[in-house]
Amino acid sequence: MDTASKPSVLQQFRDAYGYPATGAWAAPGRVNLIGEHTDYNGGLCLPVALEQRTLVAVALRTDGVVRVHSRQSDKTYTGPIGDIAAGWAAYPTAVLWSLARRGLPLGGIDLAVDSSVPVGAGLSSSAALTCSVALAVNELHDSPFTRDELVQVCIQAENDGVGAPTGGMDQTIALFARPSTALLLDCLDGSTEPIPFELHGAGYELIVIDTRVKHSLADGQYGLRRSQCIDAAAALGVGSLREASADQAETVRDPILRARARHVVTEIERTRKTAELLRSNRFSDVGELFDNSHASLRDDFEVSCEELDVAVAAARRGGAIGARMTGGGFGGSAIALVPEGSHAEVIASVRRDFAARGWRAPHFLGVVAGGSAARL
Ligand code: GAF
Repeated sequence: MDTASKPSVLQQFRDAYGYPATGAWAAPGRVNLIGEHTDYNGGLCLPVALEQRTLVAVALRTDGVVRVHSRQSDKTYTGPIGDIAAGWAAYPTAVLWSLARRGLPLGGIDLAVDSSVPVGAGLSSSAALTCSVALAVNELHDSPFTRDELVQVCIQAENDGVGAPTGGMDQTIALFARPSTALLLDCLDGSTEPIPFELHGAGYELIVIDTRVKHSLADGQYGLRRSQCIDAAAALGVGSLREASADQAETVRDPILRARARHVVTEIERTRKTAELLRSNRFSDVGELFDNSHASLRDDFEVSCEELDVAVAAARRGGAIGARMTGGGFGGSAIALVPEGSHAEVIASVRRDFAARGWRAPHFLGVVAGGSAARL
């Protein structure tokens, strides 16, 4: 259930600061249907926005002070404009820093943040936060930046401000999503194509299984995969792995780099095929591509973990027609494509397998493809 709402974030602002906000904005979390670890290789990915979103209530100040109140932590960060905070307030303050670097004259700001996007679940809570703040601040300054530019602002905030070396998928879907639609994102030229994603009519449901095992993109593994992909591309003499064929990938001498390259080139192809299937409403054939994507992320890219593998296997045994980890990996969430009406069996199967291992019970979300960041 979405507990974060416009009235509640406006009230939160008033309670925290003693005066009313100028307005409230929201940006969604996302699940990536397929195309994992392809965005920073100039590849294809296919995310959808979630209904779960991050809300910010905002008012501008003129005294150079930034305050950020978080409902989830019930804490307020206070600092001078231009500083990047440590901890949870790093994301919004890094957005302000990135906007200021592009010449936006910022005199100070009060922010209240509330979110229904699970944190650390691989559902892009960080892009939901950066994009909601970026859009709000931009609109309060009469929108000098386009949404494409705001994507770059948020990528810079995460990469250079926070030190999380993400690609651009999460920021793009947060700012360009459309309801009932997946976005085929071509990271070579940044172009996007809306792909119909009408699960209900097609007789399927998509479930997110949040393993509740936390990962951090800044912990080194994500960055290591990025640099291995650059090395693999260099070994092949191409600018990015997007330019390599499946046969070429097999010629990389180093076995680890070869496996990384194999994942990327085959994943791009699976993403292309999934988009094709969705365009013609052939959901039943998507399951196999999900399964192959998971195997590739587990065996060749080595970003899965035991909890994700168990979740995927249990979902399949419970009746899902395909399942895979989604997002950066090392914990976080898996998705399962399930015939309509059979999610209870799939959920029971996953719960059973987690309980049998003595693991904390996972959380489950039903996916409804939502819209992009907006003023409420
Ligand atoms: C994380 C990153 F933020 C994305 O840019 C993307 O690379 C993803 O991991 C893996 O597909 O969500």
